[in-house]
Formats: sequence, structure tokens, C-alpha cells
Amino acid sequence: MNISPETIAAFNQTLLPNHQRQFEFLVTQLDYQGIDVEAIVKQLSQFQVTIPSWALGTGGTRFGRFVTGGEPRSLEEKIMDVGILHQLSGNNGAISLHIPWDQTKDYEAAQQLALQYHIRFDAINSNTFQDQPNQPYSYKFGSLSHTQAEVRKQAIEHHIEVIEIGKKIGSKALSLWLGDGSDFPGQINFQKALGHTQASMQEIYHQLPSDWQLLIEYKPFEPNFYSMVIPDWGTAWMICQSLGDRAQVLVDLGHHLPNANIEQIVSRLLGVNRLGGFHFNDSHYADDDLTTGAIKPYRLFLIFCELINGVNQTANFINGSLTWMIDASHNTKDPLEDLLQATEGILIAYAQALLVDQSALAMAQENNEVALAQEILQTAFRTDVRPLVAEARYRNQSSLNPLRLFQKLGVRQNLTKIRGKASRATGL
Ligand code: PSV
Ligand code: MN
Repeated sequence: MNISPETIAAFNQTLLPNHQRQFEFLVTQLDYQGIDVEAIVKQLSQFQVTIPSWALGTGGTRFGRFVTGGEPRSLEEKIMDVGILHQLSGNNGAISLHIPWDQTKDYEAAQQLALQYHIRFDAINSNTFQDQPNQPYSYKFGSLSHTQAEVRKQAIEHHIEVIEIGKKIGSKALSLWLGDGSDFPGQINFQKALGHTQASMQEIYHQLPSDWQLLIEYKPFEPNFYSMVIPDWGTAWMICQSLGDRAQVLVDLGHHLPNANIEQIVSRLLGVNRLGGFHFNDSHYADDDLTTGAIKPYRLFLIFCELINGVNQTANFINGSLTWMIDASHNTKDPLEDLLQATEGILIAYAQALLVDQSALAMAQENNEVALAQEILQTAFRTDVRPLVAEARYRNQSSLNPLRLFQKLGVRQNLTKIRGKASRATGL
């Protein structure tokens, strides 16, 4: 399925008068504050948020899964779905694959198809948190950290295979999340498990092409509930230090204990030049994987403030080496609608953070003007920036309102007609 530029243009015409009124009103307000609106709209139109292949189907929970209908049945159909998102939003020009879920016979053809949709392949993900059919050794008691050398070897070889696939499709990063850990005190030796992991990662790092990054993702719990081998950013950072400059920490917003100050973690990692990227999602309790911006939009805004502040206000960090990806999947929403909303949520937070008067904030901080510092942040956060985000999309010839157009065109109904009601995407 394809959404043509003509369809998008015709839809935009119906929304244009109202959009223009709202945009012009906001421009007048922001001009008055001395904000360069054109520069912000340009930054928003360039910003690209990667779609993970495994978020295109319903996620489910450990209690069950409710199918959506029309879920992609192959890598090709996943690329098409990301193509639809990108046609609508203009901000989803990349897909991230998970191996073996996304294995295919013809990577050349997959690359050609992605090109047609103006989609590139972002970081490629390994998977040693599940056993695959016919695999000689089980990961039940760990993979890269396993007590037995042959299990570790199998896990290392999987990563090398993933790098080889990544090379074929033009990925520039290997994203590694390890489910290894323990459920009970005494089950594993902490020191040995970390030592094995570091040594295994060293071997993987040596196989990494010189223009690739290794992204290391931490998580404090799940699937193991007593200890995880890489539970926090400190451990991930330590491992990166032992590997080399191209090893970077990946922050998944759901991978923190309740009330952790994630924006401060982001600032720390930026400060030591080890922030590799993000997995965006939102949560109320833990790794809920809910739509980004749906639960704690202020936190998301504060994270973007740290990013802008840390990377240098004027530097165009979005074109730098950071990986921006959504990592969410759940049971209730249409996955594509969810991804459109998440993309919008991320862009809104980014736009709000771009409004922050950085020099006034720095001054307030220097002078310990606590109330003023809060005012500066909240003035930006409380601005309705949706017209800026919509304008950026409009200039990209994308939809002024992607979700509404998705629904109006009956995209899900069409996909269900083509792929069937019970089609099921690979993933968790
Ligand atoms: C683990 O919870 C995680 O966040 C990792 O990024 C995985 O690759 C992904 O979810 C999919 O299971
Ligand atoms: Mn993740």
C-alpha cells in the first residue's frame, strides 16, 4: 500500500486554513520572544525517529495478545509499513531490524524496497534472550555471561552473524541488549558473570567494522528479577570504557527503577561522551512500553533539554551519531497509530526544548534563581508547539495530521484485506 503525494496534498488542503491561523498566531508570539521559528521548523523537519521492526505488530503481555489484523508477515511488509508511516509523518525514515526475527533470504531486495520508500536501516539488534529452534546450546542460564565457554561462543557467533547481515543492508551500529542475570541470590557469581560478558563483548567489538558503533543497553530487571548483568548505565559505561570509543551506552526510557532521574543520566553520559542513543517509550511503573509522551511528557521534555544543552545549543545533534528509536509495543492500540502518536510526542518534546531560553536559564542557574529557572523551563513546556510540528511536516510534503489521515484512508482496513485478520508479525 502506498499513500501518494497527491492524496496527502488534497487532505492537507482541507486542514490548511485552520493550520495557517494557528501557525501564524504562534509565530507572532515566538517572534516577540526573539525565537527563530524558521530554524526550529527546519530542525523539526529534519528530525528522524527510527521504527523498530518488532513494534509493527501487537505487542501483547505475558498474559495474552490480541491481534490487530493486517500485521506484516515478512520483512518486506514491515518495510512497507514503515514506508506508510514515513509518507504520513516525514519523520520516520529508518527501520531497525532484530535478528533472527527479521531474517530474510534476499537482503539486497529488502534494501531496494527500503530505498523506494526512502527508508534506511538503523542499528541492527541481536537476540540471545530467546532460544531459537535447533540451536545447540540454550540461553536459559545466560548467553554472553554463561558459565560455559561453548554457550558464550555460540552467543558471540550470533552477534558476528548479525553484524554480517547489518553490513549487507547498510546498518552502522549493533545494538546489544543482554537478558542475562539471575533470579535468586547465590545463583550466579556477579564478578564472573560480568567478566565473561566483558570478554565476550571484546570479541564482538573486534569484529565491528571501523565505521560502526556498538550500543550497549542496560536494564535493571526483567527477564531476570534478582540481578541483571548490565543493570544500569554505570555498568554499561564501565564496559564501554573497557572496549573503546565506538562502544556507547543506549538509554531505553523504560529501563530504570521508578522515579529515576533519566535526564540526569543523559547529561552524565553526554558529559563523558558515551551517549549512543535512545529507545523511546513511556511508562507508569516499569518497562510498560506505552506510547512515548502519553504518561510523562514533562520528563521527555527535560530529557530533550539536556540533549540540547549538552550537545551545544547550536550544534545540529540530530545529524550526529545518536540513534533515535521508538521501542514500544503493547496490547490495545493499532501499532501504526501508536507509532504515529509516539513520533508526534517526541517531536513535540523536541520542539518545546528548542524554545528554552538557554542563556537566561544559564544565568538563572548561576545566580541561584530557583523560581526563575523553573519559569523558563515551564514557559517553554507549556507552549502549544503542535503548529510548529505540523508546519515541519507540511514542508516535508507529509500530512498535517498523520493519524487522522491514516484513519480517513482506512489504512488498517486495507492492510487487513490484503494480509488477513490473523496475520502475525514476528517478535516477542
Ligand atoms: C528489552 O526490554 C528491549 O528494550 C531491548 O531493546 C530489546 O531489543 C527490545 O526490548 C525488544 O525485545
Ligand atoms: Mn529497548
